Amino acid sequence: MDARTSTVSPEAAQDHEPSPALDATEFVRVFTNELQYTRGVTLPQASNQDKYIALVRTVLRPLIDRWQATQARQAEQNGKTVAYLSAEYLLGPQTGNALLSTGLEDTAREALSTLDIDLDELIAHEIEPGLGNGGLGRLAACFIDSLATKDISAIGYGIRYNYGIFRQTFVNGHQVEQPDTWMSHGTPWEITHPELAQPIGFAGRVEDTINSAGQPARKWVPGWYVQAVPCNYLVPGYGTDTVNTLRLWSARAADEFNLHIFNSGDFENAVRARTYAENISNVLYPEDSTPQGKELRLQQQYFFVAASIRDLVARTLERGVSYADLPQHITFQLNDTHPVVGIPELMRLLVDDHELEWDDAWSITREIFNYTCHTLLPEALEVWPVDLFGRLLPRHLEIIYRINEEFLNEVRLNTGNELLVRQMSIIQEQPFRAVRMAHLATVGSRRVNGVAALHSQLLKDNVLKDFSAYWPDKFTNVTNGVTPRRFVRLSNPELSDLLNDAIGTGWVRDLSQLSQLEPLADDSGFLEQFALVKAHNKSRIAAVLAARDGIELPSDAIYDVMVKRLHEYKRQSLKLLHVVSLYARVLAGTLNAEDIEPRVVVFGAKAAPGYRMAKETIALINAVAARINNAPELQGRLKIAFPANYNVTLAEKLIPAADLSEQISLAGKEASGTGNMKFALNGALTVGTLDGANVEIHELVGDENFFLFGMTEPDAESLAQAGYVPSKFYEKDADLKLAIDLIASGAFSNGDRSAFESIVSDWLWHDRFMALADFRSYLDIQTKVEEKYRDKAAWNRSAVLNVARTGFFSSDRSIQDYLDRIWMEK
Ligand code: OX2
Repeated sequence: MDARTSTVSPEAAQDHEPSPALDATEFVRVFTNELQYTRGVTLPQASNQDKYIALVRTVLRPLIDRWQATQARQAEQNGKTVAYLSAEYLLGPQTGNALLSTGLEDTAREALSTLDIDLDELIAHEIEPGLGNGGLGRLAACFIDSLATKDISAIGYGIRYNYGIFRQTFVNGHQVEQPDTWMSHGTPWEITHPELAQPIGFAGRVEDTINSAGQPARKWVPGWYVQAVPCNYLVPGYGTDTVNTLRLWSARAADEFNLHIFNSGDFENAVRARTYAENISNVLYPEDSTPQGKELRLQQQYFFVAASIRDLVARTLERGVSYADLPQHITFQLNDTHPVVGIPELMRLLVDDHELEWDDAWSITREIFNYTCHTLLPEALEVWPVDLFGRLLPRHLEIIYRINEEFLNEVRLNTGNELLVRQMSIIQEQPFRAVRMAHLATVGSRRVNGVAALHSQLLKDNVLKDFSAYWPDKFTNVTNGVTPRRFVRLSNPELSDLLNDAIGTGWVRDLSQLSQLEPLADDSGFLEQFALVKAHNKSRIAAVLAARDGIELPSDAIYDVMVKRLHEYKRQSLKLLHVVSLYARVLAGTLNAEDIEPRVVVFGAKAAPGYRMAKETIALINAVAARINNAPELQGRLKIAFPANYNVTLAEKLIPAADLSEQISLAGKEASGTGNMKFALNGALTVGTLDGANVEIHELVGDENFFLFGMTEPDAESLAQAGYVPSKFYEKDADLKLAIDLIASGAFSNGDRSAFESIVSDWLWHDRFMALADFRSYLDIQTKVEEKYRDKAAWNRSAVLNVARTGFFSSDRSIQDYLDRIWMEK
């Protein structure tokens, strides 16, 4: 690693948890002080809300001390800062993590109990900031945690949405979206600086001008502005003093309010401009993996990226760094294509505002940016119609055209291949003229990475094939990871205690130490304790779901869990076909219900509001659940639980309780997955295809500890080439036919055959993600799951081996890979 980033300090590797920054007496004093002077209430007057805020402010104090010291230290070191640019951060609840990092959990519990306050009740009071959709946003949250834990000078930049991911409710089994009011309890974790707002321009025109050296130049004259207000969140490392910053931008109208118009009596127009501008940071786009061609979304992207780049570049230049040296001091990591407009923005800043020569600016820009691609689905690759782009960002479009022209001239010169020139162009011509953001990102970045080994390979072979042939060294892989703090230490305290006893506490900062568990997989005493932890976690989630959703869960059953965004490629419908087929066979008398190993299938999934098939799948899952959960034949054998509004808070309770992790996407479609890692680390066995990071999980845990099924990516590709006809699979597989026919018959819709007709006909005639082709193999592997589960010792042994062998999937390791392969690579 580069000497400019400090390595993990020796003390940090100590084998104990952080020592508390306050003692209980001091805690009580600060807490009551906060109640009195920030909330203006006495203890007897205080509501839970008051107490929650006082708790947060008390915990923030030692963090703020550390934060300020970190900033001073990093400025003095004057090293390289990693700036993570992401439109999403799915943070999850903050309180538990802050208590963990400050070592204050026990102190807070003890202190508050002397005031008759239950810490857990206050923690439960928090509404999580759900400023992300799914894996991509949660990955960003894990990464900033790891950057701080590894003492890297880093800053996360994003958008402070007023409304995060919608709150999902079910009405008659159908998803209904409610606004997410995460700020209704206040935002005590946030430190806002309205006085540091920056104006961000949009639209307008570009003029010819003469720069200070008397040279002809271009100048953007925006048509309107919005203020970007920085809202800081503290990102504490674990077992270290480092506290980094997450800076989210909030939009505020440039002219607060037009008094002139207001005085003339036109009240509505007086606030219109304000509402329009502030809309920019109002809502998170509620989708995952597919773009929505909305102007507001491009506004959001430019808004946060322009504010972030200016912020960091200005602060770096202030330290006396020269333009040419910027790449030694800043690296911008582009989290998918959402922040890619940063490339022409940095060019504009350097060329137009700072008057650098184009070529100098371009070599700086290409050194500073790196791009992570998170998808393989062609429809998820963002493109912006040039007319929209040009209207909103006219100067940026000019810059993109010039970048493209020079790049294509170079390709032409080097290859003489006109077809290649067209394919690699940043501008697509068909079916409409548009900017291909993934191409812009690739041309403007120093390194491009995929998020799992298979994904990075498929990027090189398919999605960005021409680029990888042209620049083979530009491409690399960084397999995703998850933070062990939140997803083991905090979410699974019982397992954590067991691990601490067995191998010490070092694993929380160095997850590779989990390998020390390996011999314990053959220790029957340890296996028993491990099984007790799982049982405890099952009763914990059962209590949560009973209180939260009124769902009753059996205690002794296979907890078979599929939680992730609802998407056809993820194939929740394949899971459902498995369940329906068990029921259908019981009804048909070909399966004895007594022979079904008791199982509860837990789904958690939000569908993008405009994604029709996904929403219908949710309705079908709920309809099947309503029927089979009440079927006398299946009592005590099979149950579906589908709690609404799956989020990080629920994940933290659910994942530690799972026996079986469902990772069943069609091979070649899931870039990585990160839920798969969280489950394995918590001792669930995976039933999965060779897709995304499943490939690496399978390799690490070993075939006997993983339920592998389904086609490989090349299998799926050749089936598609040969012409996939799903109805053939339906015709030749009696169990599949029975299941689909049962759904088509209206059995789950009070006899209404039309209710799920579109799903049924999609299966038979389309089935883009080949659920039917993988059905038989999936059913067979589920039989193996049941067999193995009956042999408790064998199951537990495999579960322990999953924990012991998946330390690789720590986001600390991912961050180390980013350092070695991208940020600090020589
Ligand atoms: C997701 C990918 O679908 C998922 O496979 C991956 O684990 C996650 O990103 C983090 O890398 N939007 N969300 C994703 O990709 C896009 C685009």
